[in-house]
Amino acid sequence: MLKVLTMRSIIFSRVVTIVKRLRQSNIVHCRLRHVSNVSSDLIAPTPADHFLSFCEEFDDDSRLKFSRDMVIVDNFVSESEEDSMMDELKPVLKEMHYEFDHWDDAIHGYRETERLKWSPKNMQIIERVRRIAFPSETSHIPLVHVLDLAEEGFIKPHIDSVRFCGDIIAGISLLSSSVMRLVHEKEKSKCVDVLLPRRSLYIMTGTARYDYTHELLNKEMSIFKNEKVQRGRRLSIICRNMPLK
Ligand SMILES: O=C(O)CCC(=O)C(=O)O
Repeated sequence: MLKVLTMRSIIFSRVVTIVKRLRQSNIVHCRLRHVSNVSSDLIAPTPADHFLSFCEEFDDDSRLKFSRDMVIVDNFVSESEEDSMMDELKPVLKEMHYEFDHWDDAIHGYRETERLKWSPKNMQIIERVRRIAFPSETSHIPLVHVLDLAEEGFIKPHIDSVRFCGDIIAGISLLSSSVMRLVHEKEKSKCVDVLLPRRSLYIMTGTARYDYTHELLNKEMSIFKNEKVQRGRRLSIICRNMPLK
């Protein structure tokens, strides 16, 4: 019981930190819906695991631990911000073909690019992600990863290499909602489905970052809590920090 209370206070303080950063960023419309016991007008009174669907292997303690390390911020970007990012990316992506051929690739049906410079409006969004997801002392990977997944595309299970990426991965989902599945690398029966709503931000760290593979389910498998998720073309804008020494 004490352990659970301690975990609750850790999650509480992590969420309060994120809420503070959101407030500093003037994102009044953002809602952190995945933690229920924090009363704030920024946080809707929805259950702790609103965006997380745990399999039976999870006890209360491990649910709490996991919820701390996989945070979903709903409505992180507005519709006009989504349009603005798409307007900037469309001409770049149009020049590229979706890759479908390599069956052994980690990703099927995708095209991707990395972007350093953004329009001032879009740069503000990137900076907002960095302010909210990363502690101030973090060294960012300056290039932002843009991954365009075709409607039929999917990402196979993997853990991002520690050689190329630090302890925090933060991604905005554009154009479509989707389901990300995380499976414990050693205990394969321990898995969590995460709903990534269109225009939300996810922040993956700690146990979710290092101990679980993550994959993005294909259109047919995109079911969350027994409800079909309409998976179309999905674009993610992913910020990472530098590998840890
Ligand atoms: O598209 C995403 O949000 C995740 C991408 C991913 O898994 C990766 O680039 O390693």
